[in-house]
Amino acid sequence: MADIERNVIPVRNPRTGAVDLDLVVSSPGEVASKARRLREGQVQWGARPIAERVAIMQRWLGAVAAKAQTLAEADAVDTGGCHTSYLQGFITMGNIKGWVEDAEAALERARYDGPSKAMSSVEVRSQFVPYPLVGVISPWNAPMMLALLDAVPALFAGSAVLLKPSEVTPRFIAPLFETVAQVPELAAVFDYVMGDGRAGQDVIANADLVCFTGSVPTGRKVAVACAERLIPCFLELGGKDPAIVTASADLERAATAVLRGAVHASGQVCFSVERIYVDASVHDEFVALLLEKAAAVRLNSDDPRAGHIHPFTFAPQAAIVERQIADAIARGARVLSGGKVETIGGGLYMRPTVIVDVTHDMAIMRDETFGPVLPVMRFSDVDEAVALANDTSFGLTASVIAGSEEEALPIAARVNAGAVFIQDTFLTFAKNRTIGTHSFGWSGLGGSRTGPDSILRFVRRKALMTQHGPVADILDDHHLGRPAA
Ligand code: TXE
Repeated sequence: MADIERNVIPVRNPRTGAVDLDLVVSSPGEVASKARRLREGQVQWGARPIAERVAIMQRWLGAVAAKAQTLAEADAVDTGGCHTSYLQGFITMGNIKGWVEDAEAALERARYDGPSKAMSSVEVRSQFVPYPLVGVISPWNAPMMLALLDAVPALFAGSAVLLKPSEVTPRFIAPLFETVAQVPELAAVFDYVMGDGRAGQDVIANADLVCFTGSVPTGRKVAVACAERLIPCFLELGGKDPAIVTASADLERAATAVLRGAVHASGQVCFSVERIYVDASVHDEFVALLLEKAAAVRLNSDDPRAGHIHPFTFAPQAAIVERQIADAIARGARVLSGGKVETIGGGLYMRPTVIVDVTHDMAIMRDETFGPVLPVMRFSDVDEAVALANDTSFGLTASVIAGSEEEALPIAARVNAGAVFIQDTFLTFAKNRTIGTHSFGWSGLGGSRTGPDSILRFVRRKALMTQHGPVADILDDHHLGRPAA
């Protein structure tokens, strides 16, 4: 908990369990002062031609590349991560590089300059005006990637960005902003503040638009605060993603894909596989394969780089997962592997946890788990599989693994999710720069954060309209709408 007197939040190390960092909380005054500075810088930044902003962001890309290893190591301390963290620098560079390639064309595609389609004497010109200050509030999972997924396109669009990372995972901020400091034009429009929910609310109070990634309950609070100020907000919330495995599926392939989709980063990913529906005729064979593969998954407790999965990043998440497992057992489920939080060297770990005989009245099949848990349920036919998959308040992503793409596609078309992966799981990165998708249910609100057009969230589009013909005269209006004489 925050120590309000000293304005400090203790930060726990997920691998040791020890508090090894005191996070100094930004005061409301500091948040307002940074917001003012960024707004001043944004006037010139927003006025630059897009090509100039792209060139400046390209210089930043070089600074990030030079520091990729340091950034990854900071992310690894933040999350207790292993290989997942060593990807962070590369994912960050891929995000910036993608916008270097896409930003100008995406804005150009949205532009219309030409005659009005309704009145040929009127000429229309587009003018894009960036929202001056975008507030970004990000979560503790994939902390650097999710802090930048919205901040980067906002900067390309011409906005300034004030970032508030999660108080659980703040260590990546210092090295990241060392790279920003190397590009003075960028440092004038990109800054951060530290703290918990209160600092998050201070960011909302100073911003013109907010991008939030986090839990549903907090997402609601953010949306209310934005509504009170009548500013746009874009929410990326939790998920309860289903995977459907049909009788004709290659079960070896399905078990491999489902296991990775469920336990990568110890399941602490919003688009993790959290529910698995298998045709009753192959259920036992599939579960046996899943157990065999799960047994080979190693914890990274001895060496961050040696294991496959890491400790819970956020200690309370371990208790949430344990509560859901206990509830499932109490309601008749059977745990066939894992299922217990193991404290090793101070870190809280859980091995891949395969659970069978689950039903939809269990929390583990309804609430977001966010852990390395694989609850498996039978279905008797495809209609039942689709009904089970859609029996949820969420709708982020989903997976369908069948005997063929032809068999999977019509099933996928019926599942309510922003992206459905076919013959695999966990393909979100394949869509990030390709197509904008929208969540269903509680998983999100506002325009998509993926695809080249997602940059348009950060600009107001104005129309400059010239009347080249005679102006209309009120004295002639009486004929309007009357049939010609
Ligand atoms: O909590 P919170 P967490 C989901 C994931 C998980 C959750 C993790 O499924 O459920 O997010 O978020 C700040 N006003 N996704 O545990 O409370 C807080 O300081 C303003 C889905 O971090 O949601 C932190 O910076 N801000 C996603 C941030 O909100 C407030 C991808 C998130 O904290 C606040 C990743 C308040 N009242 C995780 N209270 C996706 N779908 O892409 C807290 N905060």
